[in-house]
Order: sequence, then C-alpha cells, then structure tokens
Amino acid sequence: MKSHYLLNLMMKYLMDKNFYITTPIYYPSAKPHMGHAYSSIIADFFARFKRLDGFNVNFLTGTDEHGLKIQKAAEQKNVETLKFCNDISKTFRDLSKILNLTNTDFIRTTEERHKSSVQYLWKELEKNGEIYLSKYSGWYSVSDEAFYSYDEVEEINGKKQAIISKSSVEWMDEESYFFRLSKWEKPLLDYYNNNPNFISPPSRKNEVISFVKSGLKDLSISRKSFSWGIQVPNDKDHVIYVWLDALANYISALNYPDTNNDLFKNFWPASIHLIGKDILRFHAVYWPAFLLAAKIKLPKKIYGHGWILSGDEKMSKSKGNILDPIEIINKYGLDPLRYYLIKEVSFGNDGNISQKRLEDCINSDLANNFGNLCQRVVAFAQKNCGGKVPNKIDFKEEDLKILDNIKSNLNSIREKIDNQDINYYIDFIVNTLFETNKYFNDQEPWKKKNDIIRLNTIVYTTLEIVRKISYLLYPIIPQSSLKALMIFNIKESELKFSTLENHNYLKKNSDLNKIDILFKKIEKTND
Ligand code: ME8
Repeated sequence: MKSHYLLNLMMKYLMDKNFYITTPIYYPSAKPHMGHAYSSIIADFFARFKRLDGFNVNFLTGTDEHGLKIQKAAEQKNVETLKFCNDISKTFRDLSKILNLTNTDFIRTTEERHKSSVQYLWKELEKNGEIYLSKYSGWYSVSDEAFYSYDEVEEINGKKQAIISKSSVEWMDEESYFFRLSKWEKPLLDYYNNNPNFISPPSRKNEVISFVKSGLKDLSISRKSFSWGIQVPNDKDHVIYVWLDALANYISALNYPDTNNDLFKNFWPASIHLIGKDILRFHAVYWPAFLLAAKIKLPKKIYGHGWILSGDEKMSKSKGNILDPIEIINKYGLDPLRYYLIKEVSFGNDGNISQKRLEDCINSDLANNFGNLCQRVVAFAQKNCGGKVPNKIDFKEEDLKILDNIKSNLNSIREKIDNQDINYYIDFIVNTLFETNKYFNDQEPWKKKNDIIRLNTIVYTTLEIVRKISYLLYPIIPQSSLKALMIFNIKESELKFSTLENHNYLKKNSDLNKIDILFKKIEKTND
C-alpha cells in the first residue's frame, strides 16, 4: 500500500517534469520571415529553460501544407503542389537549424503519420455526432484560410475584406460538412472560467470570451471546390478544412490515436501552444471545441504573443514588408538577434524592430555588460591567481549579498517563466550584470594584493556569478553562453538550473581557460 503510494507520488513527480511546447506550423507559401523566427526563438527559449531546469522537453514545430492558399501559391509559381511544399518546407526546417532551435520534431501535414491521424480524428467526431452535411454560403479569406460572418467584413474601395486581418475575402457557395461548434459555446465559456490561465496573456482572454459570447455558429470543416488537402473519410469529393487538419498536428506528432504510446502519455495535454495573436481564435475556440467533441484533454495553455511590426503594420508575406532573419544573422550573428528579439520586443505586446536598437543591444548589453565582465575577471585571474579558480576564500557579507540575490530569486524565476514573464527574466539578468560589474569595481581587487584571501574571494565570487549568468543566458544566447562557460570547461550536458543555488560550484584550483572575445562592438549605422 505504502509503496503504491510512493510510486504514485514518484509518477506524479516524473509526469510534472514533462514539458511540451509547440510553435504554430507555418504555411510554406513563401520563405520564412522575422515573424516566424520570432515565434520559434521564443519557443526555443522556453524549451531550453525547462531542459536546464531538469524537465523532459518535447518541442514541436513544422509546416502547414494543405489548403487553397498553398495550392494557389504553387499554381502561381507553376510548380507541382507537393514539390512546392517540399522546397519551401525545407527552408523552414533549415531555418530551425540556423536559429539553433532544439525542436525534437518537425512535422509536415503532408506526411502520412499526420494524414491518418487527422482522418481518425474526423471519424471520432463523426461517431460522436458532431458532424453533418449542409451548404456553406458566406465569406472566405484564402489568405487567412478563415470563414468570416457578414459583420466581420468591410468594403474598402469596392473590395471586400476581413476587418480583423484586412485580407480580402471571396464569396463561397458550396456543399460542406459542418462541425457542431454552436453546441460548445457554453462548455467553452465554462472552461475559460474554470481555467483562468488557459488563454494568455490575460489581455487576449476577453477578446476570445466576447467572440464566443456573441454566439458561435456551426463551422464549415470541409471544402469541395479544390482537392489539395486530406480527404474526408468515405467522401472523396471533400477535403478536410485546413485548420482542422493543421491544429491536429499537435497530437498527430504524438502518434494520436495511439494514446498509449510514450509520447502521447508523457506530453499530452501540451504545456503550451505558443502562437501569434493572429491565430488565437483557431487555437482558443475551434481547437478546444474539436478536442472536447472528440473527448480528448485540452492543452494547458494557449499563449498569443504580439506582432513584430514593420513601421506600424504587421510584418507579413502578403504585405511584402518582411525582414529576412538570415540577412540579419549574416550581418550580426545569431545570438545577438535572439537576444534582441527576446529582450526588446516586450513579450505579449507588439514590437517594432530596428537595426539601430539591435546594435545598441549588442554594444551595451552583450559587449559592454556581459562580454566585458567575462574578459575582465578572467584576465585579472590570469594575472593574479595563476590562471586558476582561487583556492582559499572567505565570503564576506558583500559577496554573499550578490550571490544570495540569485539564489533567493530562483523560485520566482521559475514561477515567472511558468507565467511567460520573459521581461522579468531578462531584466533580472541585465540588473545582475550591472550589479556584478559594480561589485567588481567597488571591491577594487587590484588594491587587495596584500590581502590575498580577499582578492581571491572577490575573484571567486565574480567567477561564480559569471557562471550563474551564463546559465541564465543559455536559453537566450546558447552559443555565447557555452562559449563563456568554456572558461570553466563546463559543457552543455552539465548545465543544471538547480546548481545556481550553490555558491561553491566552481572547483577550487581548476584551470581557467582564456576565451576569444564574445561579442564584437558594432560601428553604429543609421537607420
Ligand atoms: O497561421 N510577428 O501560419 P503562418 C510575430 N499555418 N509573429 C509572426 C508574425 C509577425 N509579424 N508573422 C507571423 C499560420 N508570425 C497557420 C498556423 S497552427 C496549427 C497553423 C508567426 O505561416 C506567429 O506565430 O501565417 C503567427 O501566429 C504565425 O507566425 C503565423 O504563421
């Protein structure tokens, strides 16, 4: 009995140590831009943080390849649709590598594993009486792959467009299968109410709730007038609506309907679907309704982040105002871009990005604050401590104060991360860097050559903080963090968040390695 209880407790502990994060699966209608890079980098930040904190992480990204939008894009280029998808999907997969993402899977909706999973889900919905055949007459936006009601459409210069996205809509009159979405209005509202963090950040929640409260109509979930999609089971005239197809990627990648396999057992329900606010309705209304109807658990959280703007407008393929992440990486390097996007775009809100601000970030935070601290303390230790981690030390109040400041914040850092408060995390790092540089200056170790224990202690304390900050920076700028940790010969596989509690982690008398400059300062351009 007792061992059973312990086993349960252990299972619970192990289960709680699983973390599943997803990005949207992107349309391969054109090559990726900064907006896609942004979502993926943020997801990677969370994945790396959780791994650092001892979690077993599943991190999924991929491409959403069916539907009229993709079919038309391929037609325009005069390329066979699957070949078109293969080519552009590869550019997204390549970008994952270039961005140094630690995704554990990359799913394409044209893969067999996905198609069979979606068809199974359809059959489940059908079996549960959630689907019926009728006719759709209304507005459709190919660019958003979305149906819009009359009051969601406006006319500008004689052209109809969706008010919310400004993308043009066309009239559609077609036999279609419908999903009984209306029936889920109340259960969804109850769910939002009982799970106040389900839709985040809180500002987005009201938007969804008022949409649901305004009344949900049944949703058209198949198309008949084109064929680029997954066939509706037992009706070869229809393909499944691309959003039902796409949303299911989050479970098809876990081998749904095999709910007994380890991936599904460990990782469903997902910890967080990270998305842009443009696709909140699909994730916070349609997806949970499909899942409720199929009797599958709901993801724990949907987080809709803001947009990267170009001027005042959303950066998007259709607006042609995109910034190419690869160009920026070639010019400045990957880590500066990751750092910049994570720090400067206040998470949850829209953010304008500019090369000038990026250069400021590189110069002030990365080169002056972090890079300089590393170089300075190592150079000092080379000269005054024989190039080794000092042996005899004796912490005083001022040393413990700065060390304890990290230790005492570890739990709140974890909690803030679970609330996606990236701004807190980065502010904590920047402040700690600032405080550490100040500590080193104020303690004036160069004047302590006659008090070697004091000198050693200041160096040891500063080195410990360089270690701790490098760990904290690892989810943001992994390559540079690992480069800094080469000072101590610490390897990626050794990184553990819990060791940040330890003020004596660095092995006394071990060698300190010289490292190359971490970040080059940028000669400022004007943009
Ligand atoms: O919507 N700023 O794919 P998509 C920030 N296939 N993020 C941006 C952005 C910007 N300017 N532009 C795009 C789709 N994004 C569907 C998703 S999921 C089951 C199916 C990011 O290629 C952001 O995450 O249009 C946004 O939600 C996503 O890319 C849309 O990518």
